[in-house]
Amino acid sequence: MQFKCNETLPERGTHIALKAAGGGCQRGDGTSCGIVSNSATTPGDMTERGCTYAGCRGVVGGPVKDAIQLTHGPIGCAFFSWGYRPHLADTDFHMKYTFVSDMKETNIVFGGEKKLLQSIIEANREFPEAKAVFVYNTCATALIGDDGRDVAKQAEEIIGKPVVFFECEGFKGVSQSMGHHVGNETIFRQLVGSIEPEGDFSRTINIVGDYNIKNDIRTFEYLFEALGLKIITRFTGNVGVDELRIMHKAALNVIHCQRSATYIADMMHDKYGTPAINVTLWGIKHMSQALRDTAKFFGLEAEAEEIIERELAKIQPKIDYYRERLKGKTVFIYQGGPRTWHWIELLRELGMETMTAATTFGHDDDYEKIFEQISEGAMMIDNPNVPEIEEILTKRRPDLFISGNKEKYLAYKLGVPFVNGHTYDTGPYAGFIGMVNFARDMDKALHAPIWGTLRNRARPAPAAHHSAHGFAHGFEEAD
Ligand code: CFM
Repeated sequence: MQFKCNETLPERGTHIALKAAGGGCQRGDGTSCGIVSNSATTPGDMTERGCTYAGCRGVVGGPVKDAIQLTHGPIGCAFFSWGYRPHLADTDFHMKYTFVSDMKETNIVFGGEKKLLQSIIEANREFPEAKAVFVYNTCATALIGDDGRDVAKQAEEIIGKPVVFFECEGFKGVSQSMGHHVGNETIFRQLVGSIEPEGDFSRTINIVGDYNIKNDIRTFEYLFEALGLKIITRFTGNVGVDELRIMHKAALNVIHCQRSATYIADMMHDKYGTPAINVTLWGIKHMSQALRDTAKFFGLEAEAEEIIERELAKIQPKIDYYRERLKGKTVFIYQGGPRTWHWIELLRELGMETMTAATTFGHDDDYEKIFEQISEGAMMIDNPNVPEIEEILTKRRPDLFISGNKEKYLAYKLGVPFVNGHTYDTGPYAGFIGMVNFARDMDKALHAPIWGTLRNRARPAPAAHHSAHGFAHGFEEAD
């Protein structure tokens, strides 16, 4: 099975597979093994992937609310990594400001180290309340060989607070996924364990791999707290630098996004022996399981059952209402990574079926989880390009497309109901109460009156007929 748009890109066959009858895997290149993932994009392929800097600055480091977020590079790198992801916190310093060393041509010729040092000192002077300076390297400054690590060390002595240098130059790795890895390693190496607080940490957890997109934490933190647990550190939604520094004190790491943040949990396990559990905080079954697994670790099973029962009673009538309206619909989910597999079960709980599942930068373990959960006849695709997405929407005709802002207008132009799964339409979507929001947004998208209007009244634009004023007649009503 191949897409027509890929006739000139035969390599794409290895990134596409169908779940055949009997559960076998049928790959686009005719073989039967799993699809190829986390590999370099073929030249000429219109990928939607981001770079390593985007994964580090935009995803892992960027949400830290009281650090100066400083890009060492051309100003455009700072602009395009700022303000596009609603990783909210209880303050907005990290959302409001971005900093950049603003490398110009002469700096590229003569080196930018002095300018970087100046930028750090100046930013810190303007915002002395910041707890640290995070410096992100870019392609340009890496290629000219600026020693940002050394500058960070010098700056640290001058300003007297941590200056964390991320070696996340854009060209490293094949996607933003490498940036997550660099972000995890750098924060672990430079911050975690640098403060040793006293106290009893026996009933504490870290929530690892949640970024508080549109206030997701409001949907699940109170549930863990109701168990009697204290959340020490969030990695990295709504987190402060000092909380990252004491992250090693928690008794358990609860890992939500298992693409962008398992690295730090693994390193904590190796160095501090911190145990970890993998959870999904979306959907009824998964959220309940997350509470049960966390509770089991602390011997709080009875409390967990009580909380789950109480919370489900609150949402069940609403879920039943939406299930009636959503059941039987088919969905194409395309997210960056694990959200795609996190949501297959949630959609089933609402009576919907995932017929196509794709990720931008998933690894083999993500695709194994997707493949396990999709039904026979469903398709999975790695790093889909824009013409492929168009072909899926027009040929496979899902009832609903759950994706991100990059695909939103394509979906609308092709008349496919759409929900924004990355930054949420009106979110938050996690936890029990978030699932009601998610279901409501899907219902709104699917049953918006515009679809009926389009079906009944829209006409395709005629090829070459223009009115006297030069406007095409295509969208006028012909009576
Ligand atoms: Fe993890 Fe994320 Fe995701 Fe991700 Fe992202 Fe995101 Fe995502 Mo957009 S950290 S891998 S790099 S769950 S920004 S909050 S929604 S692509 S599937």
